[in-house]
Amino acid sequence: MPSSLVNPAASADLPSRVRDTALGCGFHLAGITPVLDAEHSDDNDARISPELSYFPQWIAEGRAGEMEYLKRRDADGRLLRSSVRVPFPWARSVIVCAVSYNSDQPYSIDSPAVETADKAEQSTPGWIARYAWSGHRQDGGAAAAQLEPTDYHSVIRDRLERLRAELQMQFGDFEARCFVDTGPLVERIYAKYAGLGWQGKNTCLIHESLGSWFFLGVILTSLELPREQWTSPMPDRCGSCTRCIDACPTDALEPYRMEASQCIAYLTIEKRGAIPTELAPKIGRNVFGCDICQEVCPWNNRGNRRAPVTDWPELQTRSELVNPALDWLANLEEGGYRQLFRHSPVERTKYAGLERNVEIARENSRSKR
Ligand code: B12
Ligand code: SF4
Ligand code: SF4
Repeated sequence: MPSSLVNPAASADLPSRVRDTALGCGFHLAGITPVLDAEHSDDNDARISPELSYFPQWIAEGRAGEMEYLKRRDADGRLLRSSVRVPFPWARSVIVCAVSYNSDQPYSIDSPAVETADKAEQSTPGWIARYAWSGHRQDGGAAAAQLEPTDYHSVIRDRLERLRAELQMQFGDFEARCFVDTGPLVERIYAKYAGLGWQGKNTCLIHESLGSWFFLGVILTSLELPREQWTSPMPDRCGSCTRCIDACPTDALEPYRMEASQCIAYLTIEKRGAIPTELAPKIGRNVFGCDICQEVCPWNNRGNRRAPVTDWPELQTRSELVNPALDWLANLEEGGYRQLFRHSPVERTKYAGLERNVEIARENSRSKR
């Protein structure tokens, strides 16, 4: 065995130790699974995930739109995200952590309706997806003071690094790389096999008490996870429900599968240039991302009981981003945009992208009126 591979034989119940350490670092859910393979090959005894074989098919069908980073291949033409072993031959297991970003603010589907009076145009609200509201409450700051924008990528990566350091103290030196979004793997499949939840028909990972308002982050490691310590995936609890599919304004969903090039999150965040004219009217007042297929999900919204709110100080809600007036956003100059969104997820769409989205949202609310 290469020296970088660690066999934690000394550690019966590696999953519990990893989970306890991750919860101690503040994560709300955590687990570990061996590296997954789509199918058995002669030289491996890997854990098999049928979902992994859907990924190349999904790419081949053009569902990724212009998201070129999902289509990257190695020199032999293999999709990087379809097997972690291609870029990281030392990888043996993946630790998956989740952190809630939920807020007690209303859902987009509850946001004030477009008013009929002309004067209401001034304050017609737009919608920014709740994952992008995050800000950091400074110690000792007044509760009402504006929060500093934060980006979940760096917030979670910092905690993952802390977790990695703590695990290396417990298990000795092992290879490890932390990723949030950018790793060569489909995080939700790994989360499923690490026991964090099931992948719902809206394609989100869902946990029975946290709902789906959480981020994922992963640590790729050289820790060997003995077969008897593999966690069983959580059973699918969508049942006969189809609320997410019925509610999607652009028909981007079929059960467990998305046509991402039609999803409002893709159109408003990832897509550069013009948005196809047949899709623009369906975007409604979403100016960055879309939460609809999660808002209607009974696991986020059962009667009066909504999924719990995050306790991370770096993921608190910047109230100015909840239901922001479209006119206010439309009047932002580039400097104002930078000030408001620097170091936040909204930077990804750039000033031109937000301008485009706000213009579409205004047009949609005018035609609704
Ligand atoms: C690209 C991407 C997007 C794209 C595409 C989304 C998608 N469904 O693929 C867009 C821009 C649309 C997007 C939107 C959002 N995203 Co996003 N996104 C990603 C990213 C970077 C890669 C996902 C990916 O590889 N997709 C490829 C497809 C194939 O994977 P998949 O949907 O998981 O697909 C599986 C199933 O569809 C199934 N499958 C596929 N085909 C078939 C066929 C059959 C017959 C069956 C049964 C199954 C099946 O197997 C697939 C895997 O092969 C991940 C981070 C990461 N590195 O994984 C974050 C991630 C998935 N996103 C996240 C978030 C928060 C969002 C948004 C909520 C943001 C927003 N409010 O606007 C929305 C949610 C929309 C939704 N309903 O999923 C979180 C999800 C957390 C969670 N609880 O699930 C992640 C994990 C980021 C993170 N670090 O936390 N995202
Ligand atoms: S995020 Fe919005 S557009 Fe995308 S699948 Fe869900 S409801 Fe449809
Ligand atoms: S809305 Fe229903 S079908 Fe969709 S993910 Fe939630 S439980 Fe599953």
